[in-house]
Amino acid sequence: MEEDLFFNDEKLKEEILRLKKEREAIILAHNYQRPEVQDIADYVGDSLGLSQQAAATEAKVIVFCGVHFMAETAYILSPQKLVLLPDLRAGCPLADMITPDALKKMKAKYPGVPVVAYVNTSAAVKAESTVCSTSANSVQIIESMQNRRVIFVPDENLGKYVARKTNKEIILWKGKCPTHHKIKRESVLRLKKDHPQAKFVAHPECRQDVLELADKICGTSGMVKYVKQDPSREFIIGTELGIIHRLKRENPNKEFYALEEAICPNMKLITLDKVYRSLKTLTPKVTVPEDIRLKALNAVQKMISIT
Ligand code: CIZ
Repeated sequence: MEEDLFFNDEKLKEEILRLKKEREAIILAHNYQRPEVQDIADYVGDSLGLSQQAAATEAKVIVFCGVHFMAETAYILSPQKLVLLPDLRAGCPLADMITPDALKKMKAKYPGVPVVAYVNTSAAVKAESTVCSTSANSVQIIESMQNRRVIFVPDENLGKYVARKTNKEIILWKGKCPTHHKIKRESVLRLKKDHPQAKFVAHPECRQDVLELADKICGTSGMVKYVKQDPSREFIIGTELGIIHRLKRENPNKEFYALEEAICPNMKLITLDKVYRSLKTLTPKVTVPEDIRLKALNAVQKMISIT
């Protein structure tokens, strides 16, 4: 598309807004997206919040600025809408660490044990699971299970964190979010030394030796609430650094310090230019085969009804 080359950023944003109206579309952006993508979005949030927006909107087209499993979750909840992911390469390495076949084998090893699948899983893995969970509600979901033993996939760090909070016996999968697992204790200690008044807020996908340093452990929606309500003026943010744009915008009088290693290259694949192209061509689409969608929907709806 040659003409794209002539756009400056302002013109590009205008064109996105014009096309959005023409297509009757909504733009949803994850908390980890680039600042300019967050700024053009109708709603910025975590994967569950975004999917709920996708289900509630009257828009016909959803441009999902996030990673593949999130766009799939939006489609699972709203199959009648056209769900677009501006770059199909935006995957999630954590979600890719478990396949439906591997999960089937694990279930065969532990017959009758329910499976809680973190939302960072493919639709096909959700379809093999009893219920889904997010970083915000994993403890509550696992506690709500009747069984004493529960399989939790795929994030081992989050699973261990949850295990410390419940009396359940949790059978873990050895998946890791490379972005959170990369956050080093020494980096946090260095920032704490430079900013002794700052509170450290950490995502439960971080390693345990990092979580030990935290004043608060929560998912991104929890972080947004926590930094707003807490009287502290400085925060070290232990999650993907894209969220800092939103935190600064919503709390202009507070300071936020990023862990520079916490950057997710997949989240950064979505650019304004790709959002524009996606709206213009109504591609690339994300869909899920209907039999898998219905089973995955069951696991997602069970989570929604519990929480
Ligand atoms: O569920 C999400 O959106 C992810 C991946 C992280 C979080 O804590 O919000």
